[in-house]
Amino acid sequence: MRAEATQRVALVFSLLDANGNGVLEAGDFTLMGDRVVAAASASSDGAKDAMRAAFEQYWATLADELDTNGDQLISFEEYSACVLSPERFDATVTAFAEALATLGDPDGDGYIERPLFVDLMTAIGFRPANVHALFNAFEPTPEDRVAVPTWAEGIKDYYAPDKADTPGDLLVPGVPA
Ligand SMILES: [Ca+2]
Ligand SMILES: [Ca+2]
Ligand SMILES: [Ca+2]
Repeated sequence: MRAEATQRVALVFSLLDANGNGVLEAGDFTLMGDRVVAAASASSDGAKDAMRAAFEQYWATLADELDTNGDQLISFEEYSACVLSPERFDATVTAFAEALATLGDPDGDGYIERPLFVDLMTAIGFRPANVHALFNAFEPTPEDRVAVPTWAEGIKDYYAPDKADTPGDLLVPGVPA
């Protein structure tokens, strides 16, 4: 596995472990869904419900595919196996990316503005400085907006275990916020 992919797997695991207890469990995804939805006050109830459902689906897929010992917890060792067959996560990651992108465009004009982008991404757990760097890498318009499909593709690339050299690599840990 490439170094960038290894580093991203570790970062994604730490993000998904929303309560910080060192393992993934159903409650992490409920917590993260609540945080993200709370940051999206202008979005419709339908978009919020879709976001929560996408987090639940994300957990269900991980539990099905990666909980090798069946204890309803996913250790980092278990999680690392996701890189062996990334295609099993494509549908879940796509649904997650699309729900998040929809949440980020409450007025439906196809663009997300920087403040909401920062609010949603920091609610997921990314550091603000890294989030701004990522937004800039998406080459925002003069109105400081990014096209929603650009963001959705970036999310998919980021959570795909086998990708490297993507704009999402700007979200590496260790950069002070
Ligand atoms: Ca946890
Ligand atoms: Ca387990
Ligand atoms: Ca918009």
